[in-house]
Amino acid sequence: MIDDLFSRLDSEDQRREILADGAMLLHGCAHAQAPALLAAVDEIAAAAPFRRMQTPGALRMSVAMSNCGALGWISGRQGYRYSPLDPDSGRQWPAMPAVFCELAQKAAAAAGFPGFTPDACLINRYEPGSKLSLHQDKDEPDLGAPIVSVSLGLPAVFLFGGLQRKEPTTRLLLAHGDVVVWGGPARRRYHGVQTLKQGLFPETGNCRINLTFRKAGPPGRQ
Ligand code: MD3
Ligand code: FE
Repeated sequence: MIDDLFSRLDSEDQRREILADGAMLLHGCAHAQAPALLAAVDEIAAAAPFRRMQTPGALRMSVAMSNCGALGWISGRQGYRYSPLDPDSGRQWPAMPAVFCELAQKAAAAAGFPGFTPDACLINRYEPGSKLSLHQDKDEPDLGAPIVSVSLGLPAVFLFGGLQRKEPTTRLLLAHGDVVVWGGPARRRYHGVQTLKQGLFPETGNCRINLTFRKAGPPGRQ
């Protein structure tokens, strides 16, 4: 199965690249699944529409978000947390589609994290002008589980820093179909996304969609 998904690796422009200890970029690995992933995003957004959440400091994020899976990441005046309910509707988040789950599992396994079962998928939508400031992902109790990210649509410049905010960052272009697995020591590193530039990508409505697959439930219940 892994061979299926990664059969194009090591040919054409398909390659695996180690970015850091625990972080592996699988170039274009979701390219073939992209139409199915985007159709599923549309269905999820019909039930749980994209919204720009407030930060604890009462600022509105420029990135619009939705979620699918048992748990969804939410932000508000009270802080950040994972919730089984969409606060806008009071209902559960849409179920995680099989095409999402399988891609995340296979990518994690290919990067050395077999047995990864995401229970949360945060869906970020960037429009030209949107950005994500440097931050750490530490709202998940099980930091031993990796995060798998899938980039779709317009390319973005990703910033990858160190374990402290003040450390220098390296830039990385994340393009349509790119998948990155962030585990081990890389899991706790600061990261962000530079302001998205205008571009043409009609399949996503000239925006960028990023899926991040997470294990947000308690450790030891994989
Ligand atoms: C490195 N999203 O949702 S994906 C986020 O492109 C987030 O929307 C960005 O950062 C985006 O929290 C970046 C790549 C990514 C995701 C999680 C990480 C890189 C990471 C967690 C730890 C280290
Ligand atoms: Fe993050």
